[in-house]
Amino acid sequence: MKPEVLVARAVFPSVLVRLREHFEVEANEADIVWDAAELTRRLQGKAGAFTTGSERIDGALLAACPLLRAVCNMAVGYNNIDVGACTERGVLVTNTPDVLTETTADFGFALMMAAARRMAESERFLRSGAWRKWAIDMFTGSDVHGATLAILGMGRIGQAIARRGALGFGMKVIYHNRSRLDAAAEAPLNARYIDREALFREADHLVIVLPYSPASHHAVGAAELALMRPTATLTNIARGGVVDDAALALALRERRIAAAGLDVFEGEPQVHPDLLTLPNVVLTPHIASATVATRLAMADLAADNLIAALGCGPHAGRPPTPVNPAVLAGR
Ligand code: 8YV
Repeated sequence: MKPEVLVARAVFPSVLVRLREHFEVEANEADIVWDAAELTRRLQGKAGAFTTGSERIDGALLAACPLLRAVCNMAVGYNNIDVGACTERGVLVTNTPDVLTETTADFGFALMMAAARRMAESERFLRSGAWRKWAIDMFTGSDVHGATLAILGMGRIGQAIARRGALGFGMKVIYHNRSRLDAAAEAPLNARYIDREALFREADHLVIVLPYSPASHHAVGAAELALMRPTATLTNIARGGVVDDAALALALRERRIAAAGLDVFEGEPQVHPDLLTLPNVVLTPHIASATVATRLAMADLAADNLIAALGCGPHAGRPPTPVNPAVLAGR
């Protein structure tokens, strides 16, 4: 008898083929976002779950799914999962780091540039038929090259964005992070570690790449926005909730900062209604990792994790990217 697993959202057929070599797979090919009750019902009898950021795995769900042994998230972030509750119940959690770093950094940089150079706003203007003549100040934005790139959260993706800025665009990189990078990582980027307040004050272009946790909830709110320059931009590719979207909308409306680029939102797929009415914000639907190659690599890594976590395949018992490896030690 093969173990039973649930694939909670639609994935590439090749990934389902791989999983079916080892498991009885229930797949969600219709790609319906199940609510907690439906997800719990579908997980009955399942030893493993292939999840995305859309599925919430908490203590109540775990209590109702006692056979569950592995939750393999197709995302580097795992704030949708109560890792503590999983560890307590011996449920392994895995994520998909590294494979999305460069793609996500490309997108973060593009979003920052789009905000700084007013690309979405000017495109809407052109499409509306309002373009009648060239004008000296038409959609003048702020330079990216040579400007100060401020990064909040200097993990793998933050460093990849810093590389683009420093090495491709001659930007001065400043950053704030829980811990400072070692000198060997800072040197090639000429990156300067700076305290939190100074980061907001000195930023020409602030890019937020901080994982979400209760500690980072509204890490950027009214007080932080008040420190920023009126010419500055803010880009969030981290998670909704790291930025206070209501406070941001107000700062953008009052032109206390120049522009923003947002790929993630509090309560997404809902978007704060004020943001939708503002011209000076570029809004994208959580697509920073969305290239075909990267989504395939993420899905394959999540599948590798699930296969190994449930004791199958060449790496049985040794999933490549565990979040709570203590669970493995206890098995
Ligand atoms: C995913 C992400 O698209 O990896 C992450 O943490 O936010 C995105 O790459 C999304 O979470 C899908 O699971």
